[in-house]
Amino acid sequence: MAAPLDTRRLPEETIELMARMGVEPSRLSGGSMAAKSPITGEAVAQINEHSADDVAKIVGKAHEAFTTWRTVPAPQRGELVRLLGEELRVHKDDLGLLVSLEAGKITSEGLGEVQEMIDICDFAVGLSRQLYGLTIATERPGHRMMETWHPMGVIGVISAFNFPVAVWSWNAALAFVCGNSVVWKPSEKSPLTAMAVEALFQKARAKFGADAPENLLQVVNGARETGAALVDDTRVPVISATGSTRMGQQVGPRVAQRFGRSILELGGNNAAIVGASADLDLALRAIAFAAMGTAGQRCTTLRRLITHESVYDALIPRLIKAYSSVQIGIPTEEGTLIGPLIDKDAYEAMQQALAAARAAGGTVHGGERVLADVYPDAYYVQPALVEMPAQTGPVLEETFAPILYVMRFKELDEAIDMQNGVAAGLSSSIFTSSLAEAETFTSAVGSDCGIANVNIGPSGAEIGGAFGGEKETGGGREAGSDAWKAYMRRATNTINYSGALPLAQGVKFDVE
Ligand code: UN1
Repeated sequence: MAAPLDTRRLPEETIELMARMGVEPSRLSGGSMAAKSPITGEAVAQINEHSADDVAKIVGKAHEAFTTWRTVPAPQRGELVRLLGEELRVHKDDLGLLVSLEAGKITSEGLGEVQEMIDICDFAVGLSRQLYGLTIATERPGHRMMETWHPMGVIGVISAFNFPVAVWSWNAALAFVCGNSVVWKPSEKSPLTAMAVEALFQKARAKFGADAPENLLQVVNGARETGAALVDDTRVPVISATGSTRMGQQVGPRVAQRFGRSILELGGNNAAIVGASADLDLALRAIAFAAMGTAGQRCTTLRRLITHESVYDALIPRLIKAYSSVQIGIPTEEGTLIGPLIDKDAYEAMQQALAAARAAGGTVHGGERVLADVYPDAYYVQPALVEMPAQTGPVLEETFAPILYVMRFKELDEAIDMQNGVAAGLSSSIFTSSLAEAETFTSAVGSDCGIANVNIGPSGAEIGGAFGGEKETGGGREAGSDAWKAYMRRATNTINYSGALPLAQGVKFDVE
């Protein structure tokens, strides 16, 4: 177990942690881009920024790397990802702590994020022997029809601060076994964890040997223009972007304009329905983690609680109590459950949403800033539970902060309409002991989200399933199931071994 962070010396802690993972200290000073820690709000490193020209050169090198990597058999490519998983196991504590330092996650969630990376590496290793295509019945005698899957090229991965490394790994582990190279543009709020992962990847690559080209993974740091250069580069056939719906609304059309493929994982406005027959003890614990965990900064965070009127009074006062007694503070300190918000903008967005909720008739419990006297540049908040008379105003928007809007319902149909009545479609849950309610919720007339759970919260998905959502969440799927297909191109092959030339659909075209 790593020692807890000493908040009086975060820049030194950063250098030491990153050096242990193989990042040269010289790369952490002198650059034009400040890397901050939300724990104190201070800059902990000054790193280099990449211009649009740099990105163009980097994409060129990535394309070159792809042209050799695609010829390495897929199970061997899996071996590289296995080695990456080994490095992550060795450096789990260090990387988990760096996630806490850079994203503000509590220790167990920082470690959990690295575990999620290890899990997807394991998954991808198995997958490297299962990149299968179908063999399909053909109407022509002496022919065979089948599909083969081939690598795409350079995969551009744009990731968000809140899962600064796991979401990259869902994309990259699959992209590598599928025979692609990767250019990674992390959030400008979380460049350090990306640099550390790149260093770990280079260790794995060195162990793999010369068949893994040098530029298989490159990280580009910077703000909007850096990302835009990647998005617009025609040598990048796939862009996988995680972030806000606003970001996706820009990225999606730009990639489509050049007929690229995009995998979008955007905002969520996730709800849970608590039915009349729900186990309230279980629901309470699940709701607390889903709504307050990660300081409300998961795309899967529970934001709307749709509670049956018959259990409202048994559940909501208990929940309000849990909200007021939860431990908030330095994320790596023993017992802390809620760390800081990422920055001042996040805090202001939260306060604006709470003001709008009050204006719409909501009763706000919590939501105040705390620890401002000790950490004036950091933004710690009491999580907020807001009792709303109806699903209106800020309830319809995703605010990336710990706000849970609570509402009542009478009939399941009404609850499902409320669950589906927002623009995003990522994750959803129902708490119920009724088989009929659970089945209805997960059926075609139930939740319209990419994830629909029963008796667990909407967050904390495992990597084995496909992850992503519908509507304004963008439609992309990452991680498990058959999400790998998005990183490959499909070829349909028809092979004639008959010596004759029968045409499909009975067409005749005989020439002498
Ligand atoms: C995200 O917030 O972008 O299901 C990803 C979850 C995590 C991943 C969240 N496994 O909450």
